[in-house]
Amino acid sequence: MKIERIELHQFQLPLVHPFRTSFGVQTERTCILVAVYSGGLSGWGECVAARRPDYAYETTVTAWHVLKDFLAPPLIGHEINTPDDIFTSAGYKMVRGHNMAKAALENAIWDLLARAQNVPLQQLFGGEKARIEVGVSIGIQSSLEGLLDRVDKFINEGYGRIKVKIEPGWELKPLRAIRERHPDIKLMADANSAFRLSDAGLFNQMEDLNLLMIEQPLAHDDIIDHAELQAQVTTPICLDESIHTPGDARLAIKINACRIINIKVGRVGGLTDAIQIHNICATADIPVWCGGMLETGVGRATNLHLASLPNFTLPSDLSASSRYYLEDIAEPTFSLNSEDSTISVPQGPGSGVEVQLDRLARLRRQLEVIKS
Ligand code: OSB
Ligand code: MG
Repeated sequence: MKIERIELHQFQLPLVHPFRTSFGVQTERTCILVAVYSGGLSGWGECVAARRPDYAYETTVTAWHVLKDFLAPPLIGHEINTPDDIFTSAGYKMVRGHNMAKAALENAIWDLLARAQNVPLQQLFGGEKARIEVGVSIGIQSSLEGLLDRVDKFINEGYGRIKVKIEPGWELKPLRAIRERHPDIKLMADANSAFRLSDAGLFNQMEDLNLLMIEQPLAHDDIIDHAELQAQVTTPICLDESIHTPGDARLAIKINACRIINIKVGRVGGLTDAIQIHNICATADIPVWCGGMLETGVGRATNLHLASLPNFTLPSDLSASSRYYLEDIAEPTFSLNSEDSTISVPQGPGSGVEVQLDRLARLRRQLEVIKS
């Protein structure tokens, strides 16, 4: 199919609850959606870049710039019949990094290709599962009581895995309190790079809490220190921010920097490399799970299809739509199957969700149309 037209849409959605991590608090999301048109069909992808370059160096402004000026124009008129054809376009050959910008456009094209074949996206890459085991990611709270209330609320809703954000001064105490109250819940911590190797003693003190894993305890760009830490603690370390490419995954596995990898499709530049990292990990017996970036329904749908691959054996950061937004941009929205803490993979053609164009027109703050 020849790509005829690409659109970039930007809008903002308030979060139902502020989300605080070790690098700051977020109360709303600025969202970019990419739409790709061909032969009367459209495919949609979401860009997960944030307003600030904290979790990653990309921002909504850099992603918009790279999409509009470098990635999208060479694709107009380009013939694409398989996902690999994307990488023969001049933009994808040239641009280094900017994975979140690349992923939004690439995932839109995967969606378009699946819609053209009238099959669910997962069928294009052999994703098999129909239900994805999920958990909830809880930001840093202002009080221990507030945290415990939130944990109780999500457990009552049926979430079977709790992840809490930690930072220096907010680690052992909150984790111990949750563990005492819920001796059997699957529990893990995400530090978003807030600690140093010299904090190894702190992670040793967590050993008796039976944590599923500790996510990204050390610097985003320091795989070696993670290997040193993993040698000193028995709790599995999971890498998030450190893994941007299949090469990063191979390096981390080779030097035992982690025992688990969190795959975020935006962080690794799109479904193609996300699938490749999944395969590398499967071969090495490293289980993976799908990370989240507070996506709208568009990105959440992509994530659910990705997580249907067999080596996604740990609960993913994919919660019900209502946990993030009052009104989503796409339908149907996602709800939790509370009996087994899963979310079902949408089964319509492509990603299985439809962007609500009236809502988009109402909320949109910026639009760019790229065509010949
Ligand atoms: O580190 O996993 C992270 C959200 C924004 C940036 C980084 C992270 C997160 C989450 C949210 O933990 C997970 C979700 O979307 O539910
Ligand atoms: Mg993380």
